[in-house]
Amino acid sequence: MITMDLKIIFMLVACVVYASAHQQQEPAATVTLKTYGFGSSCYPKCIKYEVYCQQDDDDHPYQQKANAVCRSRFIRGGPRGRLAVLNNAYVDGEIRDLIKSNRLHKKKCIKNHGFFIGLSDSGRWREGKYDWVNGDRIGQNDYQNWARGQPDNDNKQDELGQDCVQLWFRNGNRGKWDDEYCNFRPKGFVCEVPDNHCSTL
Ligand SMILES: [Ca+2]
Ligand SMILES: [Ca+2]
Repeated sequence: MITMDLKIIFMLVACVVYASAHQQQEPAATVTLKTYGFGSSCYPKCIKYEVYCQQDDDDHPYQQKANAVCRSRFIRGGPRGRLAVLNNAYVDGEIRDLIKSNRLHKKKCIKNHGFFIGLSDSGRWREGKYDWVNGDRIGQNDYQNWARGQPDNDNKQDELGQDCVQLWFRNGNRGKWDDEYCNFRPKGFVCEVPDNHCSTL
């Protein structure tokens, strides 16, 4: 009987440890930004941006799992979240400032030097042609903020090259963009969660 009780206790402890290790990741910092003049509406649009620290090693495939966390986020019946679309200097700068002011670019948050955002050149015939996760394609005159020498589609770790994009905090790059492997290293990531009602500011 005692042996059976010990077995049950051991199983319960193991379950609690497993559950706590796989519980929903919470954002390390957030900011809600109000913008005007996007689309056809004159009304302000609010988006809550959430920065997450580095994923677990077993969160494969890393960029897709990051987007899945973003899609699990929403505000009061609004649309689902997604990896962040940082397609203008204002929002891109605010998110870099959020990361730096909270010191999230340090090892206590990320060891692998970067945060996935919602930009990629994955897909057939799309190499070098970057699309935001909202479907917008980057044209020659659109906002871009690549680190020096990037994107380089490095293929030393994956013959398919680098098709996802991170805010890069390495080699003196303070959050400029770098193309990164989609599933080689766990990363931090940035979500955006639209707030249709815009009542949080
Ligand atoms: Ca690429
Ligand atoms: Ca690169």
